[in-house]
Amino acid sequence: MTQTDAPTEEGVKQALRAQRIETPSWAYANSGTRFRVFPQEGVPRNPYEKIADAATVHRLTGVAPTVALHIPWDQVDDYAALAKHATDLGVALGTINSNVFQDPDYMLGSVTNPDPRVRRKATDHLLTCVDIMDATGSRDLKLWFSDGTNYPGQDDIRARQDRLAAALREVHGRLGPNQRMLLEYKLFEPAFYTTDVPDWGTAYAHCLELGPKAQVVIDTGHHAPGTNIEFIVAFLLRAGKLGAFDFNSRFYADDDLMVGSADPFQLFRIMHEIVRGDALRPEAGIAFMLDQCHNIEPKIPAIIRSVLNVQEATAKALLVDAAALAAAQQAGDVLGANAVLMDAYNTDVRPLLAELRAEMGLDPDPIAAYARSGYFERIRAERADGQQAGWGA
Ligand code: RM4
Ligand code: MN
Repeated sequence: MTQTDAPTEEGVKQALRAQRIETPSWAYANSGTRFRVFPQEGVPRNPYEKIADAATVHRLTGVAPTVALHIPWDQVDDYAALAKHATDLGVALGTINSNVFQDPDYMLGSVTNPDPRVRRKATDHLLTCVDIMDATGSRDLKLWFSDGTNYPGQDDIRARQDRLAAALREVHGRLGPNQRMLLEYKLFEPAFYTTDVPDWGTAYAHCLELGPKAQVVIDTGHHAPGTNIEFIVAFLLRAGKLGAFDFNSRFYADDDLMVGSADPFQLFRIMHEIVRGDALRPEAGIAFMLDQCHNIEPKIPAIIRSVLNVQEATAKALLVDAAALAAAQQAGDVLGANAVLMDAYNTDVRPLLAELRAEMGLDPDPIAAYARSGYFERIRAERADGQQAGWGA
């Protein structure tokens, strides 16, 4: 759809059929807060089983054909074999997430650490992640740095930016022609005074300096309360620097709740900017990923629910009458323009999505279909023994 098309039901369905949502391997594993991880029955014991769960989500929703890996949580001896396992189950391996926040060496930072030995170790891990991408066929390397300081004077803020830039440059130089680097920002936590990549502006500035293979990733939970995320989306899309989303919901800080659960209206406003920027099509190169933890709710149905939430927000965004909106904006009709958006937002898109699923040969109600499928009973029995996978915290 372009900006001037009035939405037709078929046009909306076509866009929804092409939509792709990536699920994260770690959401299938045990997770929790720093107070307690409550293990659940049937949780995967290894990356192979996480991928099987992701394939189940894709089978039921039809729009989640890739799964993101986290290294070393998903470390295996043979990544090509893991990729084949995914393909055999009808999915593919997606984004590779690096992890330079859990090794004891990283207490004072990874790529920004004052100690050159630690910086080298962290940068080498990022380079290893690119090797893994070569084996899995992944396009994207997602970088999130927990680096920062807790106390004024603890380290040189500006020198840490130099160290960060040097590491990013080295990794960027190692990327293949079809590979990208996605730089994620987060306001605070675990660092409480300065964070080395705290906001989209810092990520954007580093990505600009690096070149076209470096793009910003927006994790919806990584902002100060009240931040207008759709503005960031619009700005980065216009600049050609939006690479991906990590979707989740928050009430307070980085809560990692199910996307669309805390503020479905915000998700709609974000997806409206995506549709407005013609960035929903997979060819537009924006990766729509989930980055969530399901600490108290059953994981697979929660991930299905999240996929449906993204679809619902997208469907509503696609229903915005762009021509009517543009006309009202041009005329300075404040109330009229707002009404066009609200009409779309207030539409119940569930019947349309149920119809679409039936047309795609899917069950119109993927959560009910999951409950009926017997999958949970099977994994609960099969995975009763052994060590469940977790986030290693
Ligand atoms: C971080 C960040 C990363 C994710 C890890 C698990 O807060 O959001 O994207 O990989 O958590
Ligand atoms: Mn994230």
